[in-house]
Amino acid sequence: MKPTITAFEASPDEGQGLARDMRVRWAFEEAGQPYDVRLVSFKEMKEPAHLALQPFGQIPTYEEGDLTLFETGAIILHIAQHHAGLLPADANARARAISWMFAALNTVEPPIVELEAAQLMETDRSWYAERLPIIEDRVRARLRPLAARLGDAEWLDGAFSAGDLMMVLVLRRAEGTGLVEEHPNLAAYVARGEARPAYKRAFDDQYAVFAEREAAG
Ligand code: GTB
Repeated sequence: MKPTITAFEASPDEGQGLARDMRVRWAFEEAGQPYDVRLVSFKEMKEPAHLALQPFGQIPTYEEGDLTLFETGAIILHIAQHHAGLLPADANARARAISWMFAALNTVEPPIVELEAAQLMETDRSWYAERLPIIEDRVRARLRPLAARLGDAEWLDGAFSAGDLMMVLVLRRAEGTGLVEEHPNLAAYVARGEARPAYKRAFDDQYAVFAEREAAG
């Protein structure tokens, strides 16, 4: 049965691949698996039918037969465990790749999201100018060791994995801050991720939602 995911009907990122359905789209593309997308409005996301799928009223969700999942970490792990292409076959390498998924979500993403939220919602606060460098330094404190660990390697631990997929998209959330570019190897790592044919297909499909809406006026 073909899984169905949910995505923004009108994404605030205007098709730039920053909304989190991009993670799931990319995972499906890497795994070569077809999927359907159901677009939801902000209003629908907070209504009972969607809340039954995603208790926090967010996208993306994943439905396949009688299985419903939420949280991109869980969704991508599920896809990766059922299809080749996202996790190594060797058990230890597989466990390490999963560690990188968690590192992306639990260690690197939080300060990036905090910075993004401050830049979106706090610029008019009297304390913003003082707080901004503090949050930027929290991001730097994560990017510095990440860059050191990556070094000259192509991917975080051997072949490309779901850990890289997650990390590349988390780093993309810092776009425009200049912080990733402080580490040329990290910037090149993100560019390598974006150059993957599966990434491009996922990006184009997400962009098409925005483009079709624009064309319809
Ligand atoms: N932890 C959850 C997961 O990983 O699945 C987080 C899901 C989540 O944050 N979903 C967001 C959402 O539904 C969309 S991706 N937000 C609506 C709400 O909470 O009411 C976050 C996002 C939104 C917009 C942009 N953008 O415009 O650039 C980027 C990222």
